[in-house]
Amino acid sequence: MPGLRPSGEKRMPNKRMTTAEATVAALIAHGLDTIYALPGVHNDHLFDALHKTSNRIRTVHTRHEQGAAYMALGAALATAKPQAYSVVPGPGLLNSGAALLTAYSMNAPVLGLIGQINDADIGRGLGHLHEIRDQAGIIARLVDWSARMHAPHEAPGLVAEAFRAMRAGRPGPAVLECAIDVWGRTGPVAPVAPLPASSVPIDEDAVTAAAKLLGKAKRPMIVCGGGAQDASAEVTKLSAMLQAPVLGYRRGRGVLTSRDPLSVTLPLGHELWAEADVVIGIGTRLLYPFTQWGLDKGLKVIRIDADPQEPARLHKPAVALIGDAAPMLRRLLNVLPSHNAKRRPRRTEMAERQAKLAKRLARLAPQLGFLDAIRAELPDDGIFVDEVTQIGFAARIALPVYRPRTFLSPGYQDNLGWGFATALGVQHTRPDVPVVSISGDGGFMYTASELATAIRHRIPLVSIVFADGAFGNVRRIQEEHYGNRQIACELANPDFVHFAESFGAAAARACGPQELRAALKRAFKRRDGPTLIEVPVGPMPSPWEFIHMPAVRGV
Ligand SMILES: Cc1ncc(C[n+]2csc(CCOP(=O)(O)OP(=O)(O)O)c2C)c(N)n1
Ligand SMILES: [Mg+2]
Repeated sequence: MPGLRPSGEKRMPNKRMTTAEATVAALIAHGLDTIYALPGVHNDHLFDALHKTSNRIRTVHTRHEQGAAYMALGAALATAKPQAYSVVPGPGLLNSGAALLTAYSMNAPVLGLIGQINDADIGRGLGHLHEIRDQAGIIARLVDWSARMHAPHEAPGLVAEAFRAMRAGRPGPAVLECAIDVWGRTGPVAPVAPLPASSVPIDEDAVTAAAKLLGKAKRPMIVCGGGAQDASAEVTKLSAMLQAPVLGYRRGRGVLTSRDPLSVTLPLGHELWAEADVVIGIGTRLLYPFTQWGLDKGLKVIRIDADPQEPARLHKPAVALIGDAAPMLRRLLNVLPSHNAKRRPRRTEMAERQAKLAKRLARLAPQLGFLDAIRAELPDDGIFVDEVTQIGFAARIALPVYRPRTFLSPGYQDNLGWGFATALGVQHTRPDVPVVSISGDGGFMYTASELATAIRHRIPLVSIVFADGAFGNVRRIQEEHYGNRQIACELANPDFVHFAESFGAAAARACGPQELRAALKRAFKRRDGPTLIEVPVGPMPSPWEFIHMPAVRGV
């Protein structure tokens, strides 16, 4: 029929628009409702376009570019949907760099809209404002997909490609650059509908091979990473069908609820790794097990991964299933029953082993007391945002987590200072649930200025700052391994309560777990702005014996 595209979709008339307007229209067409940003002259046309569409897309401005990028990262992690941020070129881009790197490492769909100098002068080294040598090259090292827009008509197609790239295969960030003069250039623009997700067909032979291997396993084990977060129902069924324990550490926590005794963290995972005969890794690099716990012929490995390159990176698995975890597991769950052996139920055994582990973990009593207080007040669907701090290290192995995407941990970057601003993005995009950010006094100060953002945008995040007056982790290592020669680890802190209050935030000081619990109860009721809770603490026992453990196979 004339006027219809092959898909049946109506042809939209070309409209005259600026590149900035076309870009914003395309973002909206892809379902984006927020952009986290810090403006500047290179992107003025973009911000004007955002102003004109502010009834459809909110612009949340931050006080530092890392805050904008971390907020987009938090929103992406909380929703599993692409999120965007925009900053000026050069220093703006570099200021957002740690967050972009973290988004890459966490496979998080974060779109960066980055400014550029005048199109004609790119690469000439003239010393324009914010010019940086080979910005596109720098970006290409940080993300898998990036492009520069040269004209308004290119914007819809490039935005559509960026969105597809962020979700294709192993998800991840993408970047669109646009020159200062190109943003404002006007021309005819035809909209482009969101591109269909590219999905690899399921390899049925591999699924059958995996089902046979798992089916005859005597002691199967499941290991989950961040790639399993959207396959919670399927992993739960697989675990029950196989009576297989499910290990989740940082990014795999909450896939199987901690209420199930088959849900384990690192220390029990380490024990079970030694006993397992078949392991299935789902959306995980298996880095700790492979590099620290060891491997031998008695352990067959099955991998499910969206990235075809990933499974064979460290050890070629017996079976590799390439695709998204949830549909792949659904297929496996269909095939498995006809191959599955009868196994004795493991609930009682696992509950006993969990109880034994709890006794060992009691060494971390100071950390566990605070975690118990947080868990008692944070509802099951409340979101805990982790940091590189003593309480965080303990949380990764001991905080019960009941739902997927409710324990957000920075993955292998483990970059100090990610937590507070990321949590702001989480709470901004999920105003319906309480979100708690934990930080040490070291980590919190990386983005403490974003308290102003929390006030300006009325974000009801609850932040707990554990203040020991030190980069405590560094100090303990110097004490224990460097003859107590302490250097660069003592911190001069503000009074965090006064500091937060000076921004207009609610604040409290909580000495000990009981006071923390009471402060949290009050804070979670406040929904119109941020609360900071300072918790003065002393040195804490080392968690490392529960995290870095010796080889148990192939030794
Ligand atoms: C970006 C980055 N810089 C440095 C480090 C190294 N590092 C790991 S823990 C730590 C100290 C953390 O101090 P604080 O936030 O106060 O937590 P505490 O250990 O005192 O609980 C440092 C500097 C890191 N992980 N990431
Ligand atoms: Mg500290």
